[in-house]
Amino acid sequence: MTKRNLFGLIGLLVAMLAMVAWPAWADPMAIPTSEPFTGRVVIQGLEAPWGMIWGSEGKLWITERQGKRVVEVNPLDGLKTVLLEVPEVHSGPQHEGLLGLVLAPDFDKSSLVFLNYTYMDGQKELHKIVRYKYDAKAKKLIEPVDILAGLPAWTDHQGGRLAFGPDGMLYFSKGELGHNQGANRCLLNEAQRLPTAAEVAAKDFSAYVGKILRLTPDGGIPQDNPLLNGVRSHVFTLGHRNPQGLVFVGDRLFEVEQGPSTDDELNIIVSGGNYGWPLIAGYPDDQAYAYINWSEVPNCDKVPGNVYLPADQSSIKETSHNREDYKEPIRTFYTMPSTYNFADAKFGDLAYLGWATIAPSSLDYYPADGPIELWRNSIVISSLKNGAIYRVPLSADQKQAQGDIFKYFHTRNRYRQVLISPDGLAIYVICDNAGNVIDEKGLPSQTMANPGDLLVFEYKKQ
Ligand SMILES: [Ca+2]
Ligand SMILES: [Ca+2]
Repeated sequence: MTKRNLFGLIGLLVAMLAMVAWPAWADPMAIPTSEPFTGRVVIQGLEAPWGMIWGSEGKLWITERQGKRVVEVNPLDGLKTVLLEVPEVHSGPQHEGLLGLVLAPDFDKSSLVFLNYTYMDGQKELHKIVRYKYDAKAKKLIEPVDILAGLPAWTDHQGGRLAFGPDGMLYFSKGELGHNQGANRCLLNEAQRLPTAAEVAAKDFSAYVGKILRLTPDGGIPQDNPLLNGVRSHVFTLGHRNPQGLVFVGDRLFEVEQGPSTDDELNIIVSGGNYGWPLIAGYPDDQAYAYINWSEVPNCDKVPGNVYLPADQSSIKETSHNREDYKEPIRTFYTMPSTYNFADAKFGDLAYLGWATIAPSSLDYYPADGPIELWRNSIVISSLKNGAIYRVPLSADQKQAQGDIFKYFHTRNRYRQVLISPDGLAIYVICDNAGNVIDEKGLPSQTMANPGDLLVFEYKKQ
């Protein structure tokens, strides 16, 4: 056992103790659990791991956002092999770099793998989806083909998750680049803007921000994509903020996205749906959020303020948008009242750590016939700012979330992605190298317990 292995175990034990006295300000609806899991470190020190899938022959394939690599890890012994290095990747401190990956549904025959990353075209930062072929003999990803390049990119809210549907189409989550908030406050948020026919013809993808895209495996526009404003494009749904989780359960596509100071969302994605952002956060209930279009505020960059709370009459109430195509989330994390204290002094400059959001970074599905009885038919979600996994049971018809939310494996780490093992007995988690997180005592921390590590939480049958 390495030193870090031990640290991982201690972290888990501390997390379990902390569950008893969880502070009231966080997770107002999540129930801590103490099921028989043990945690250990599989491999240490990846360079900003971001995407993780089950690759070939029972191995994990992991992208390194800043390392610009795809690595294979044997989950049994932690043996690591580099499958691919992509020098063209343009990385940054938080959102840019080599992001999600997915195998083709016919991978066993075609050996095709898809991944996405940000890159520079001259002075312009862009985002692309690239297809590779896996050479099993050489253990390398080879023959890259850009299937969709020239997508918008920025330093914030990139999205970046890929998933194949049972319809054989490739789904891709694209964030809204963080426009209209923070340092990007004066840039127009275009999550509601749809591409025009002229833009589609010119391959101008600037309106693809804040959208879920649906592509043919060669990057084309599927003929049955929705007509939106009379135009068919790669756009499948609109009105997303920072969607970082996509998973199919049967033919139903589940998605998680990060909300502003309230209302992270679990959504079911349906063709042509408008998921509301930035007009609506969570439900159209006028609680703790109203849209202010900062790009229209004169001298925007000199006006103090933020996007999170209704500041004055220039904000637009959620209930004023009467949109027929609006889709509500099936669950939020969490919907807070306008009276909630969003500036708790305890968190100093990191006030957002005190908000009742979880910063969801991925999701996976625990099957209805899995060996852990309590977990059956649940969505599991990784949290960045709370360093935990959240389990959301689904209804039998899988059309809605049902009952309580359960919280697991809290350590002083930002969980970037969660992935369930094929046998349903192990929960794998990759961790950010740096950032802000709530520690096991409920206090803000910038020191990660397991920077860049791959952890596993194994269920002990009783
Ligand atoms: Ca929404
Ligand atoms: Ca709302």
